[in-house]
Amino acid sequence: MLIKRKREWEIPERLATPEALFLNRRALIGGAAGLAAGSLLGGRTALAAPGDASPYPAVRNPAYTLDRPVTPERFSGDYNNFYEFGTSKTVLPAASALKTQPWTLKIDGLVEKPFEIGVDDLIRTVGLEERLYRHRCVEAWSMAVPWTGFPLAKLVALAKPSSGAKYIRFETFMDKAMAPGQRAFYYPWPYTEGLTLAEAGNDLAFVVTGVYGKPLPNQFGAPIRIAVPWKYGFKSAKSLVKVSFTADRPKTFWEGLQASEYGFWANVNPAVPHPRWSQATERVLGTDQRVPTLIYNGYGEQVAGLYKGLEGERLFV
Ligand SMILES: Nc1nc2c(c(=O)[nH]1)N[C@H]1C(S)=C(S)[C@@H](COP(=O)(O)O)O[C@H]1N2
Ligand SMILES: [Mo]
Repeated sequence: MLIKRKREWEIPERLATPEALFLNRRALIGGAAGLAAGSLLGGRTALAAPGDASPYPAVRNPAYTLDRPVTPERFSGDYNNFYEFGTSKTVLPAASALKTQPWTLKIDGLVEKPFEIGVDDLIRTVGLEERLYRHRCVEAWSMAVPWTGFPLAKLVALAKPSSGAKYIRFETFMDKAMAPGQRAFYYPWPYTEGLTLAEAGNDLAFVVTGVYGKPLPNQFGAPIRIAVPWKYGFKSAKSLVKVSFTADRPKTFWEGLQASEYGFWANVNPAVPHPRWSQATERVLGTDQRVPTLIYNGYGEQVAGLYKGLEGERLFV
């Protein structure tokens, strides 16, 4: 008889943020005596203990659901691409050197008035929500993660780009002392990425400050990164220090290295192979499964319209 054993990674979505339970317990143990039993039963509202201003975990936006289980953190959190800390997937130990407090984000270029804002202030200004997103690396592995953050459109609105702005450029920190990978001179540091303003305004484009119901662990790109789930993972730049609005298409880190393999658009498409491997399927982190890759990573309904009239471009490389 065939018995379907539930594998450990097949955790239900509602358990994707076990820290929520932990925090609730901590609130109890911490003697949050003033909390009425009723409010504890209310789940997340119980987190609003006096003096506790943490925005995590944020309320999940139910509009963003998955067709697969959330990848447990022990897999996604120890298999990262973060070249600033080395080219292996095991950057977790090296990334502990990343100092994320204080952290300021600079907004400049074609905007009404350039400004700087601390990440904590930014979070207080825009508020946070949780979304379940798929992530598809160009190397043909994938994961599903509960990001916490806010729509990139909110940052664009704060920045007030002028009419000449057509693109948005993201820049990662530069600090060779902290990030040994940046001592490798053949990479075009700092890491940069870019989107059109139309892409940045799409609902799915997300600024990320947390994952698994808590602030981003360093190796995920703390304290602030982006998530562009319909594009290959390298478009989702980590540990941002600057967001610039430009008239011209920004040159990206990976284009600088190898434009024929890692272009500006980099939309996920199983039918367009990477010059050195197929993109038809993907290995799901934490499992022994390969699953078919979906056009626009399954987000075609929301984003395909962005590319009308751009058919002459290399949209999928
Ligand atoms: N600054 C910076 N951002 C980066 C990268 C990087 O090396 N440096 N790697 C990219 C790639 S290739 C992927 S797949 C994702 C990986 O994100 P994760 O480690 O959170 O899974 O980050 C992207 N953003
Ligand atoms: Mo990637």
